[in-house]
Amino acid sequence: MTTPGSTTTAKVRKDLAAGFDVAKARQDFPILREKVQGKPLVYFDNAATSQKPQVVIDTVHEFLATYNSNIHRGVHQLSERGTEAYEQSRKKVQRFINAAESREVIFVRGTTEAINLVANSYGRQHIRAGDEIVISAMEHHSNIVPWQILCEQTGAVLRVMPISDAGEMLIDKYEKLLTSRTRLVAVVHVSNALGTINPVHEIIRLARRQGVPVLVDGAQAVPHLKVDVHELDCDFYAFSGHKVFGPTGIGVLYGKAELLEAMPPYQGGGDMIKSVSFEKTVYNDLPYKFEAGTPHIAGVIGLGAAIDYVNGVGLDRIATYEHGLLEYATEALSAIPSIRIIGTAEEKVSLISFVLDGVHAHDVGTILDHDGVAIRAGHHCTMPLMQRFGVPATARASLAFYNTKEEIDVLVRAIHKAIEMFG
Ligand code: 7TS
Repeated sequence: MTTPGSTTTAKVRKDLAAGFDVAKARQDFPILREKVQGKPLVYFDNAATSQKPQVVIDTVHEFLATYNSNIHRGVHQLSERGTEAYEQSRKKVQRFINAAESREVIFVRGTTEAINLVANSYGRQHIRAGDEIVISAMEHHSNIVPWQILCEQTGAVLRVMPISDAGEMLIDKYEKLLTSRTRLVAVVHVSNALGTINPVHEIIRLARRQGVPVLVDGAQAVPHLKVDVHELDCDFYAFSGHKVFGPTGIGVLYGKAELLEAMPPYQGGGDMIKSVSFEKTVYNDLPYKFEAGTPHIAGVIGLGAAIDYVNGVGLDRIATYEHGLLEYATEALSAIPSIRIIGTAEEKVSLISFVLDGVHAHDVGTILDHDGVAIRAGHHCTMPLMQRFGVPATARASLAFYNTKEEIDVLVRAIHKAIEMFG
């Protein structure tokens, strides 16, 4: 790729002018120096999982190599250091999403577990037969199935907000779904299959008017946008560490303290108790009440390093740069005659889902892989959304701030190859 100072192109100069040096950012990610099929890796599967900067890799390594220990229980040096680093990460997350208190940050395995926690704990406590839960037509399975399980168990009913052909939530239809029976709204902030940035602020405001709590699935939002749970005034916010340049197996459930306080534990075991006898167990305070057993300590510490890293780059700069990538990619892909872009909302992150006439998404993925281009092909765990658009699957290129316009050119050339072979 082009590096500043060598063959600096006009495009790179523009990016630098925007205050973001992509060549420098790329140096932070060792995997971007890898070759795939003998070609430089073009990693466009960031919505599935993003790549890790060296500092995250080093931070996890340092923990495992020099102070690996269990937390919250040892009196020895290593355990104290581990506990300190673990709790520092909680504070980093708190500041990152602007939560009022660090005890509102619960470490879980990922977005999926965060939503299941709310469904199992808050849901079983508050939701009864005939009650309604509102989701949208563009939810990831992890924000559909936990609510369906809850509905099966309680006799509650799932209601689905429809979306437009562009892939935007229909807010007027949503307003009509909010009734005296609505007990919870659970919506995705940014769609993983369309890229749509949803008006969650408005969705929350309308629900709040009726006293209905709102859970936001932020899995695809936190790597691209500045998220402020205080400003959003959401009740729950879920995200995964591995999509925001941190390790897999770690994620966050943010919840308002008063809600979390009143909720029963999700899992029982060590660390989530104050005292246990066979007659009575007294549960621990927040956040520990929801963190039973030994947590993913290395993951939490690694997530803290990822957040420091993202803050260092700056989410504003990330969003500006990625917007340029989105515009460039949208224009380049739209010029391909047999392409249909699925998801053409006004507000989008740098993600493009598409189908090609007569070429199955999986074949597109395979041909692209031969050129070192990693995309995802399939239903993206959004089968009802695929049905909504009348397609079995899409090919999806999801870009991060370390991607470049030159890489988009490689993608376009590879798509032309796929059309020649299959189209
Ligand atoms: N919600 C959204 C919007 C997602 O995109 C994903 C994962 C999840 C929830 C679940 O996150 P997890 O970390 O608990 O698995 N999305 C994708 C994807 O688009 N491709 O692979 C995983």
